[in-house]
Amino acid sequence: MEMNKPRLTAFRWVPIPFQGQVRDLPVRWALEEAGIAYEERLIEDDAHKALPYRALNPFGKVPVFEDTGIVLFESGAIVLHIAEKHGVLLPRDPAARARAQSWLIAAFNTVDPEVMSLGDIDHFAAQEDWAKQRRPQVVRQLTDRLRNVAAQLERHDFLAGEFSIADIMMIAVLRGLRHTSIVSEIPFLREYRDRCESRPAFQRALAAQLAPFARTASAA
Ligand SMILES: N[C@@H](CCC(=O)N[C@@H](CS)C(=O)NCC(=O)O)C(=O)O
Repeated sequence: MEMNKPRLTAFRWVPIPFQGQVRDLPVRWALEEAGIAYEERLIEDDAHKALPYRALNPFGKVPVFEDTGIVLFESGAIVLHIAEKHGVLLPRDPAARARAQSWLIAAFNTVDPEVMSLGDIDHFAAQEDWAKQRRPQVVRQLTDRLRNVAAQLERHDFLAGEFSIADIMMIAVLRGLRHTSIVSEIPFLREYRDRCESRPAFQRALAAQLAPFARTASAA
């Protein structure tokens, strides 16, 4: 039996718009779904930019996941590791499993870039002329992609049929749109988001991410 708990590195505090959408959330969620206890290491200030931390995550970002001799960065790689190591959160059937992995990568590679573009505009450049000009086109492209995701959800409750790490990552990515009504305006996507976010494991993961932010705010 394994004695050491895996360790997740996350932030002690982030600005309010990003609370509830930091990328340790999908990792916590996968661990909660799988019933795996973990330790957390919270970093503060600019410790993630310093050289020792970059040995763990070359980009100086969270999350990092340490699991008996393995050090992982990138939330997608981490949830894949959890799914494969523990035999959870991926369909057993090889075709369905491959499909789930396509959706996992699609969350990162097809949906997230558009979500990030909009986030950059809305959080960091809202008053700039270039941002005002570009925003409608970004919203259009993003909405098109999201309609493609929603089309899949007309026939299935979850992206790969059964709930999987693809859903965990897609929802984590979609949380970058919480400051807009874009997801709520697409009925199948709204219902999917609500179905996923009402899972008790999601609620526990979200509470775990938010807890240190609240402690830090009340100590300030
Ligand atoms: N693709 C990465 C993204 C990691 C990432 O961007 N993390 C952000 C928080 S969500 C971060 O650490 N930002 C701090 C910084 O860039 O200084 C993943 O999914 O793990």
